[in-house]
Amino acid sequence: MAYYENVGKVAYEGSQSQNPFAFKFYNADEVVMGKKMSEHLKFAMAYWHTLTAEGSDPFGATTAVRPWHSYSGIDLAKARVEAGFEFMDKMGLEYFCFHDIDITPEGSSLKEFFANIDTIVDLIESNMKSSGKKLLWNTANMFTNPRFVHGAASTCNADVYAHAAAQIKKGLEVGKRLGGENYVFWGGREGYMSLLNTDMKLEQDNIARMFHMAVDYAKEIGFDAQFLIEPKPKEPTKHQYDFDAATTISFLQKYDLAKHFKLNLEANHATLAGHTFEHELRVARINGMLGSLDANQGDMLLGWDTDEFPVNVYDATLTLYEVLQNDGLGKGGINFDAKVRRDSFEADDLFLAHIAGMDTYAKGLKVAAKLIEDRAFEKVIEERYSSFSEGIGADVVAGKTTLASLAEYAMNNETPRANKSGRQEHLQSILNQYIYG
Ligand code: XUL
Ligand code: CO
Repeated sequence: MAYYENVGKVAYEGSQSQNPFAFKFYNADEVVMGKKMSEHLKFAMAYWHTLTAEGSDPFGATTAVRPWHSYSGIDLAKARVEAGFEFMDKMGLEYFCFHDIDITPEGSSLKEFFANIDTIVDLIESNMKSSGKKLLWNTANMFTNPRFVHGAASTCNADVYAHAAAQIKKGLEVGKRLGGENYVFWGGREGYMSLLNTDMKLEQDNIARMFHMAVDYAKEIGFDAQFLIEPKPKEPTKHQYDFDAATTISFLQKYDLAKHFKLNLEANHATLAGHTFEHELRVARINGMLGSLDANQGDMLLGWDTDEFPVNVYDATLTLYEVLQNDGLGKGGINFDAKVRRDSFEADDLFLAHIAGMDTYAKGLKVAAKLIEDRAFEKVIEERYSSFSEGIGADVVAGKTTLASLAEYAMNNETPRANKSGRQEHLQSILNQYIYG
């Protein structure tokens, strides 16, 4: 049965197309810098936003009109699987991602939850076989259920800690079974609200212990997915331990975990941390930790995680610039951790939103590729730092200097070379030329 009767396969029709259900820039087979767009942009459907969540917010109930509404319980879970695969097929999305609780009801015990997971994973597996769709990543939701009120790996309650471990163990088994390319940890409630009741050191040590156990178990069962941590600075807790890329990398280094993990960076989380997305990508990239992306955008006028579909070409260009400079994302991809607005409640909106997001990233990719091919900024940066390629600068970089030798150089160099303008505005106008030209 077809769930989305109004929409057929979405095809590329070019930038002049007036067909709302066509791609204007995303042309899967078009080659950019030697690779097909579909290989650069391993887009993934987020199960939770596209199939599970239906538009509720703290002030109002769900609004979404969905073709699976006549079902309930495990039948609803099954209908969502079928609808999800139809959606991916029609959209040309090759990947998907999910939390354990997105795919199935939790039931009344861990045993029942895991049995439900097995039933739905059977169905997902057979759909993957017949469609060729792939799992970008899965994860365990350890933040929605009230048992995680004090956190999961950072909880003060050892029984809850054990429950979280059980969910991660199951998640790794499911990931292995479905050939997941990555496995994500987002520390939903791994943070705190007040220091007055918090043992910060024990909480962080326990999170690291949980990660080490996960690394060991993945090895034991032969699951070779890339492990990813998704930083976020606030929401739901006031202080999240995985605040941003830099904080998370330091954490991983401190606990001897860096070689087992990379980062899954999310645009809206960067905004909440007071960073641009490209800043977060650059920090990860120069540390060899850029793993995967959650593509979305926030609203600069709202201070929370709005998870909007990315439509800003300027931001997408700078994002893809980092991805291309990183030589791609390896096992990682681009998950649309993005939801349609509450008032975009028709099922067709799911298609229109993904088209907008995919087109935005495709346009960003093409502009970024041109910037890199022309070395538009690299030339400027090389020239800007050229004093470190020769003479005293080259000695600094080679580690040949001391404070004393530099002081002697400075004393004997009464007319230091003059600083040059950073030319920021000019570079910004060059970026505009590439985007709009
Ligand atoms: C929450 C968020 C999550 C993670 C996966 O802000 O981004 O959906 O992507 O748990
Ligand atoms: Co996310």
